[in-house]
Amino acid sequence: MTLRIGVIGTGAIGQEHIERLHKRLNGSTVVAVNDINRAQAEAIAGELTPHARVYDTGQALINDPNVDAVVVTSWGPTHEEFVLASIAAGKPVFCEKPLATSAQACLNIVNAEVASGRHLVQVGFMRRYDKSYRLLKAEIDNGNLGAPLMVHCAHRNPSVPDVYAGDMAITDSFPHEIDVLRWLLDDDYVSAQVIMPRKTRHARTDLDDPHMILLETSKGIRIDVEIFVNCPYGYDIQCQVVGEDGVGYLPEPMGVLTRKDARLSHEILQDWKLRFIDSYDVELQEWIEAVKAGEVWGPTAWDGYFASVTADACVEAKHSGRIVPIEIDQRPSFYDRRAMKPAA
Ligand code: NAI
Ligand code: ISE
Repeated sequence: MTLRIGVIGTGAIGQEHIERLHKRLNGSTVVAVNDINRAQAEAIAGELTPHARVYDTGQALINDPNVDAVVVTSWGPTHEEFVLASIAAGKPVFCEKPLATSAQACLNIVNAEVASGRHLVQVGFMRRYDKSYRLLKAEIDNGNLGAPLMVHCAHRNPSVPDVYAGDMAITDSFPHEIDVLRWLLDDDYVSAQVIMPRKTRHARTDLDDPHMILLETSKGIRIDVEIFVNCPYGYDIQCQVVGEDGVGYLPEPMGVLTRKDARLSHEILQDWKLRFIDSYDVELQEWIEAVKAGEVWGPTAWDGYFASVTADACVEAKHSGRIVPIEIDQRPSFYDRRAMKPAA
């Protein structure tokens, strides 16, 4: 059976996912698209063979019986509406991060999914599928580093578009670290603090950049994450786990080392699309197979909710200058299972 997918949002990552779901991955086809930019949706639909159908609204796409599963790649503030509508229609839905833009909106999704009694929602936290993060996790899990004590991370983008504004460093970029570090350490956060270093001259006047975010976990692990989104040299994701017996480093993306012009060098990627290209493929291929098998295993709505609560605490910490406790409700037993397929 080929999974017939409808995609809401045909912008940057929407186009990337349509290409992989329709042309490269096994077992799926994109039959339907929707975007408030109808001309863009039509252009993308017209490039597919056979052409995808273009819908006037996301809701109409979700309700079409020819759509088996939904992918939401529209702007964050629209996610709640489309994920809730997919749950109401009983359809599996893969939603790009953030699951929604407020903790309450994420909780609405959690409650709706629990009430439906089926695991329908997966959040696009693709770093859990990245080979290098999986290697680092294996090193932690097999005890080689001893108990983790501290983690030092950096999330650097060469630039950001004009729509990237306000606290999006925390609410749009940082959620990747929030999720992957929770998964890596198998631990939850208890408090957050945000420190603002000297501002870079490369940032727009209305944008704070960089940020230094400090998290504490329930086991007492201390994490520092630098979010620097006008970092001229490239897209660079760093993670170093300091354990009581050793230090584990996230492997660098593979690239050829060259000796030339009196320099020893290798390329640094410029674009997030390239850094995690394989992870998106693995993530969506596993999702297609899980949907076909009847149950999704990837990052859950609860993980999306946790990320949102953490991001909210960080925004409060930034603006108040205080250390803010991260308090979360009891996880519903519905989510008491590994959020990854046991074989993964
Ligand atoms: P984008 O701005 O390039 O595309 C978003 C598209 O959604 C636009 O074409 C816009 O017209 C459409 N849209 C907005 N409201 C809509 C509505 N009500 N109905 C239908 N379409 C609507 O943004 P981008 O970069 O593709 O980001 C989309 C989402 O994906 C965001 O939540 C972002 O955080 C996430 N993302 C995730 C990445 C990852 O690494 N996992 C990477 C980039 C983005
Ligand atoms: C973007 O939305 C993403 O999700 C990218 O993976 C991330 O690196 C970037 O900072 C975000 O703005």
